[in-house]
Amino acid sequence: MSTPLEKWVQEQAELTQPKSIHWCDGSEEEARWIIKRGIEEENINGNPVFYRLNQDLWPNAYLHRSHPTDVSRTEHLTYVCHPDKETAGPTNNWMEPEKAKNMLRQLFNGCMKGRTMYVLPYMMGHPDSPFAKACVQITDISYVVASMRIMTRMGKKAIEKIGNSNNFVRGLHSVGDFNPERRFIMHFPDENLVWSIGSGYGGNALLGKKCFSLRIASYLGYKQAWLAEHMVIIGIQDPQGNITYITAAMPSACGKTNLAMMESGLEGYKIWTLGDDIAWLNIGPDGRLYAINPEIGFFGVVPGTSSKTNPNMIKTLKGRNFYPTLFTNTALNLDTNEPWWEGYDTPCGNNMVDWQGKPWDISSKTPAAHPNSRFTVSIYNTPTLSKEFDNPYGVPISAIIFGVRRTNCIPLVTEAFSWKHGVFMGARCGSETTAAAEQKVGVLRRDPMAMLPFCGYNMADYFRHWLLMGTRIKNPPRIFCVNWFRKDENGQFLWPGFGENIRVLKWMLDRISNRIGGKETPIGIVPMPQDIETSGINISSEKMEKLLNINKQEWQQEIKEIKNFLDTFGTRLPPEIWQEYQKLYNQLQ
Ligand code: GTP
Ligand code: SPV
Ligand code: MN
Repeated sequence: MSTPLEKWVQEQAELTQPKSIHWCDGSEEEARWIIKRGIEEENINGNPVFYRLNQDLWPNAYLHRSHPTDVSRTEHLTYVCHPDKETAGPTNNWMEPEKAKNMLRQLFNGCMKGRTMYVLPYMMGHPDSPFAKACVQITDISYVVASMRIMTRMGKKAIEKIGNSNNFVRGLHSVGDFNPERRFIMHFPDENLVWSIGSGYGGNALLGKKCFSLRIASYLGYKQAWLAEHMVIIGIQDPQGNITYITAAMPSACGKTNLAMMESGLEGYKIWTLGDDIAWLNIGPDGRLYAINPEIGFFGVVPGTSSKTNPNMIKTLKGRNFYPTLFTNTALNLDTNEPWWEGYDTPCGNNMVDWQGKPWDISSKTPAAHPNSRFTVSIYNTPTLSKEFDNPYGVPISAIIFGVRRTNCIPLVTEAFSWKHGVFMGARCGSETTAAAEQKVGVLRRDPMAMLPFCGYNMADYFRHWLLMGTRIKNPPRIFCVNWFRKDENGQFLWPGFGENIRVLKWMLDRISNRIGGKETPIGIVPMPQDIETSGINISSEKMEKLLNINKQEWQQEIKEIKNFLDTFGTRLPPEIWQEYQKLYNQLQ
């Protein structure tokens, strides 16, 4: 008798017709074999899936070049297939589940002919965690196997957890023919099921990540009284040695990984890393909010990563590691066989190829590394890893940050007056788009709680769920909004950012422990300019004023856009959100 898992795999094999099936055990030996297959046997567009990099300078590191049309998440091809459109809400693409399946079945039909089908059993969350979920992904490319092994706890533990039950999250993935016309990422939340075809890229293809741990998990959280969020988890150690745990939501490519691994610019303060992209938040036995990171790796933005901006990530990438390190779509120095990217420590070499393998030099008009080039690396390699990382119950959260990328309007930091006001603050967030998704870059769009592309159900219900969570939590975390990206008239960042962001976190700690006051404004509490520690950085009081300024004119425009966005939810939007909107509106007049 076969188990439900074996039966499901068999059915997927009948549909996709692979040459062979390989069940992955997550072992080191298998990881070496997978990389070797990627180098020698599999190809994308006629090119190998992996290139071995200089192993002396970058131990266990490999370069992957994706299909040139497959370099970022494709939000317009991503669907949340609830039985009814209203449950998906106005911010998601929706298709009727049976219609979606019929359409995709045709694309999956025979798509693995001549290829190996890999079966990946994995856990999201520590296997001993009451919040962890057992999952299985099927894929047909070594890149996804190698990546999933870095990002998730892959192997026999998951199979043991599933046993003879039907209780596992299913993901079916094939790169298909990489044609964007035949690319779809389809979610079936009622079945804990994801079907993805036509892309090998991160969020489209590593189905445990955005597809399950955010889109489907957010809907599970809605039904089961927890939250799945696009958030960093960190511990902030103060000079007395106390550690305060916080989470921070920021849109894609807006600073999460950098915040998660920050090398503090203030003496006595230190950041401990627990997660850089996804947090699952549950109410603990003591009534407080606890966070776990369901992942065990980083899939991080490469450009701009250097010993200056993120020294801990450079150490992580260069370290000796039980897991391989993958670089996707960086440039390559042919003389040294090293990866290279814009913003790295050293200037480019004389003999370079760009992310597509084409000759490149400093006079080229296009970037050498793709703006959304990525590294995939184990979190266990990071020097700042928190000792609580594998704690199955997670860490208690004292503050939640919503971060945005805004050239103007939004101050460096604001504190919400209350949980309810904080939910509105998160809901009204807008941010300028980045290269993390296929879209025009630098366009302002509303991105509530940094979850616009990742909330698996109607965001009006999501806001209601957030409001409700605040009433269930004892001592709900304080809520803050930050913007590291405000610019001056010359287009220069006003704030030094990166390691100096600790100065803003310090203000938050001082607020949490009631050590410091603040200035009440229409949008929330902002620091007095002198309350942000600026010793040791060169920042004038004039700059500080600009960073904290609330410009009435800009806010008139902002509030219009907020209203337009909230209107799209119609009568489903919780009245509390409108009340907070009205308060803000009145105060700005
Ligand atoms: P995803 O992995 O897409 O979810 O992105 P992320 O939120 O983890 O973003 P990440 O930390 O990788 O940062 C993205 C880009 O923002 C990089 O190019 C960074 O160099 C830049 N960045 C991060 N933090 C700061 C900061 O404090 N100031 C400035 N000016 N840039 C920053
Ligand atoms: C993001 O876009 O927010 C990422 C990268 O973290 S991806 O895994 O592709 O979603
Ligand atoms: Mn992300």
